[in-house]
Amino acid sequence: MSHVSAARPGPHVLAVAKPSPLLAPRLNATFNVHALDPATLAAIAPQIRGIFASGESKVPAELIKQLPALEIISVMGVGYDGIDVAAAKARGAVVTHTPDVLNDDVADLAIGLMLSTARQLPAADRHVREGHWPQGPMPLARKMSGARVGIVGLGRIGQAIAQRALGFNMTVAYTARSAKPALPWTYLPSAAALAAVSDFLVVITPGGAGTLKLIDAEVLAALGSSSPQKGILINVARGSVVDEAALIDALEQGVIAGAGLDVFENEPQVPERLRALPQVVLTPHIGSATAQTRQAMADLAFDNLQLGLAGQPARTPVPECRL
Ligand code: 8YV
Repeated sequence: MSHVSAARPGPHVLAVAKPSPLLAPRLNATFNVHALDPATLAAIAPQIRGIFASGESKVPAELIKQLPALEIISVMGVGYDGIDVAAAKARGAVVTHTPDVLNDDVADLAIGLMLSTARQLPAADRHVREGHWPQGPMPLARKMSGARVGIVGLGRIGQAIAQRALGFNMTVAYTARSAKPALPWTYLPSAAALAAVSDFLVVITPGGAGTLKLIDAEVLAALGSSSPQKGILINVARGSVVDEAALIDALEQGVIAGAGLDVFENEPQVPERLRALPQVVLTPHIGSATAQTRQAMADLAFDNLQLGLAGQPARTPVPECRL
């Protein structure tokens, strides 16, 4: 990766995220890759034809406007809420992402966080590891099989979570922009209505302005009222979808029973108050982080970039960029 315009072959590509080691060698062998650096951007901007980004990257209109030759933004991730798609389209550039290949992993992690919070697996591990077992058993945990799961966002990953929940004999309900009559699960018109009938509320809706702080104090209060045991919140979507301050208040005040969180408002910073709570299980945005899935994502992101820069249709443009 170079910071200046170099005399290497291949189209010039701006990497706004550090490319994964699964991808970097191929990217560097095929393209003239530049790290995003405000000090050198102006010099290379006219030549940049492609952008490589991750699911967490920000590509605002201000950046896109500086790149007159931009043809494609390839996101290695399914979420593209940080990309100004309208500005890309206005520039004539396509935005691509990596859907489907990560459905299994993210759904697996959602189930893992449900089990981890309900059965207190991290605390159980510590109980053994730190030598507390001889002093006595752990407090009893909470049963997951047969409980009610409410899924916020029934897209591809939401449906994969629902399928897995059926294996645990769970009752599945969901909320989404609209009901999906072809699917057998109960639709509720709002997150609050869903939370009120859920033991586990699983958030797997896209981030962005449309879902900003969708899970607020009202939804959390409804989740707390769903049973005498109170509900548990799981977030494997984006930190922006949950009002994190309201969540911390709800956890501290015992409004809800617990939370399993893979995403946060200001990653990689996680508030100390959240980290101090024993009833939460925290993971560092690892929804798609297996070697197998990251390889598939890397391959798809590479193909999209290569096809786009060869003037061919990309494999997986985002819905707004499909012809
Ligand atoms: C990754 C993600 O964090 O797919 C997404 O939207 O958030 C993740 O899978 C990331 O984009 C990997 O590059």
